[in-house]
Amino acid sequence: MYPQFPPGFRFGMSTSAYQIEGAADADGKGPSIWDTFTARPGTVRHGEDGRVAIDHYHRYAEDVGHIAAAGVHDYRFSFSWTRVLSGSGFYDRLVDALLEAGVRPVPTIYHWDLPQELEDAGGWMNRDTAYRLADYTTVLVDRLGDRVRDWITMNEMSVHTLYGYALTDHAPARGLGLEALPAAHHQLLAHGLAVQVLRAHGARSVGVANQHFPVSPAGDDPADHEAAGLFADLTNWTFSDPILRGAYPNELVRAGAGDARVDRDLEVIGAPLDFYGVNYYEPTVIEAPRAGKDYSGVLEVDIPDGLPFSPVPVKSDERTDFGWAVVPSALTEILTTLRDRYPNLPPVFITENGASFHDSGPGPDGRVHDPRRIAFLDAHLRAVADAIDAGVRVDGYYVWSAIDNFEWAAGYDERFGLVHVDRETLTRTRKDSWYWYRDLIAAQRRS
Ligand code: GBH
Repeated sequence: MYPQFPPGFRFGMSTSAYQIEGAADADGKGPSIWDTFTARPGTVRHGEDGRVAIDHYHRYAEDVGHIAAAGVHDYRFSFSWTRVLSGSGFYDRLVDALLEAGVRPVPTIYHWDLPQELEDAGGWMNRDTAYRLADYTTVLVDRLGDRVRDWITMNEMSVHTLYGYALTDHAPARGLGLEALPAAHHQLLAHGLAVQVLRAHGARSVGVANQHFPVSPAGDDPADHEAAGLFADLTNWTFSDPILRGAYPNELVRAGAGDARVDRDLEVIGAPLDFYGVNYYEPTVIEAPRAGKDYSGVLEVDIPDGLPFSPVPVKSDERTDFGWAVVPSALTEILTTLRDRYPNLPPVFITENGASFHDSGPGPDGRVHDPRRIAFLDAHLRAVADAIDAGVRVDGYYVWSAIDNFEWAAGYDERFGLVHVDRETLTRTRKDSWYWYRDLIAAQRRS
């Protein structure tokens, strides 16, 4: 009845620092680009921000309890760079609580909350930021490396580049269009440098978390195929080819990276990994722009006119409350595509997968009923099992998210959690999907 996975398969849950911690100024923590961005009117739905978020900073012990009681093996969270620089003991407390509860910490070094100070010096458009990330990685591994053995360097460099540097929907809202490509290159370099630091300090396993999704042409027209290919390069392969095959997918991207040292950098970026993290949400359909057709409103973000590709709506009977198409088979497809594209693909972890539904708080029975999230997770886990049957090595699956949180520019309306958070009281309630996930994990044959 529950999908079954090979012995040793690891189940987990994911979060990120800015989305849950709050305590924006505690320990003398300095501002990140998300503090700056959210303080600007009109950037986030209802003017919300992460100053308090779900107050995980103060309630981490309760939250670790919800995570551990589900029986997960791994918990993926991220570090707030400015909190680490302030010398805070928060991550020692969090890591100790996880280990005590029998959950393996699998932290992400960078999940989009760049110190504002570094943004003022050019942010990811400045090559120096990559070296600063390496220094910060040294601080982390010196402090936590005795207890944290498994590391994820960067989260979704593609989304950070696209939304934060090419467009203006996320911090730091630079709006550079295709001129944003150096921000991609410098994040990739940061990944490679962080891997070197982690290896030098004896990390057990090192990976990265990249967003991936299939891109299909809207029709048979060769122009649609070409448009879809370029879109796939810019959103998927630009961020994985350098890591998994030591090269950029095409000359446009390579030239756009804009650095004379690109060949030497690619050697650093292409160092072998122990695992490859895939974040999957929904597929994309692309056509060559048709003159006079209005494409606004297809994506939650508007992309500028004049580009050689246009996203069209994904056909699907089902959508999440965020409006995203529910297409589990696309997860199987992207996994087999990655396997076929990269002969050296390391074992894959699904480092994020999940759905936002606008769950209301506990009813008279005290429960939060979220049957659509259960159906979503069940279908996507079966899609992972299908990929394993097709010969892809997938070693784990983490739900986004452990707990309702701040969904970036969409604020708190979008709820991805297995645990519900009341926006007034911040009271936590396990949703039906939390119980379902616990039972699924318990129902696995372990040998
Ligand atoms: C991830 O980003 C992030 O790592 C995480 O922090 C975040 O909370 C989580 O996923 C949920 O969003 O065509 O308009 O429907 C995911 C990036 C980019 C994935 C937009 C889905 C759909 C855009 N997302 N995409 S649209």
